[in-house]
Amino acid sequence: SNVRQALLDAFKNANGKFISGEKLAQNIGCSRTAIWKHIEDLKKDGFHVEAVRKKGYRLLEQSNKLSENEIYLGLETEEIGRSVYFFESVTSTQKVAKEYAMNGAKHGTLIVADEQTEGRGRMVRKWYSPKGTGIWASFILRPDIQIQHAPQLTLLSAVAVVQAIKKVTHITPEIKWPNDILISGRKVCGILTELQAEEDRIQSVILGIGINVNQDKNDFSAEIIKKATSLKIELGKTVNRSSLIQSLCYYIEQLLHLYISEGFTPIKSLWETYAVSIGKRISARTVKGTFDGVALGINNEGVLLLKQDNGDIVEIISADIDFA
Ligand code: BTX
Repeated sequence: SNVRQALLDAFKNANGKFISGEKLAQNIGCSRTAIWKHIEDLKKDGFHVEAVRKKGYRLLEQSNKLSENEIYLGLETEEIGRSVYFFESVTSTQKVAKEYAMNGAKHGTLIVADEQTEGRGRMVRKWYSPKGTGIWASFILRPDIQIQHAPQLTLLSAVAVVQAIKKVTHITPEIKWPNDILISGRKVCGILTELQAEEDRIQSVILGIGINVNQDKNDFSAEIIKKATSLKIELGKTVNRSSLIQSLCYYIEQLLHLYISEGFTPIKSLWETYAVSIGKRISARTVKGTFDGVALGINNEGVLLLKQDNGDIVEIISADIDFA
């Protein structure tokens, strides 16, 4: 509700200091009884609100539960994540986001789930999304760009994920073209960009981001642990998912502004600073077959340029990359 959000904003601005019930009521424009009632609700949702006679209320710390309020509190954006919908369990946040997009959800709308029962990767692959441990999120974006530039958004998102993880954990992950985020060579995050278009106009881009946050090694199957990792495994401690989502929203918004105002060039150079594949010998498995050679870089469309041993340069639009 509005009172609840105003209350969370007020606590956020108070920075852990006490605010009296009277002042809260005045600022928000409701009764002290209403304030009290909303604070009781916040407590039920896992917020630690301390009440002290003559001093008022203060918010002690963030809970570890994911919720719309948890994400909203501390969000530093204007658009991205401002409309947020949280679900305990969904089939896939991509599916939910598509429905919301079709019903007119605005740019920046964020769908987050604590668990996905049918999380999806590219093609028909599965994305393992167990309960309470990761960030399973889909953003509805409505950028005013041409369809053929949409792949650039995947690369932009990869940069946003790297920057958000770096900010929150001080670990700098690497990007493996086109959409894998790796730490020590293992996949910590996958990105799936899907388009809804009519003729040549983009209606919406559904940007799906899955980040392994608090899984332990034995939370992964023997098959997946060979190539996957989580932030907790790498860092040795639990990471607050809400903070990471907020940071992700922040960087997506910043990078989108940069992209809209200056084009793909600055995004491309940021991407290249984090990319592992560039300059290395790789093997690219595509629908047209496997190409071996040296990854030269990406072009302005976000297409990977691969130099074969005979000197020919192949443009790779979509592939799975193995390092030779
Ligand atoms: P991808 O096709 O590049 O990667 C999928 C492959 O990654 C799988 O075949 C499997 O080998 C491996 N994998 C599966 N689950 C995990 C995991 N949790 N961690 C590491 N590796 C894994 C990547 O596709 C795109 C993934 C996007 C996921 C988000 S989550 C929110 C949104 N909703 C949804 O259904 N998908 C997106």
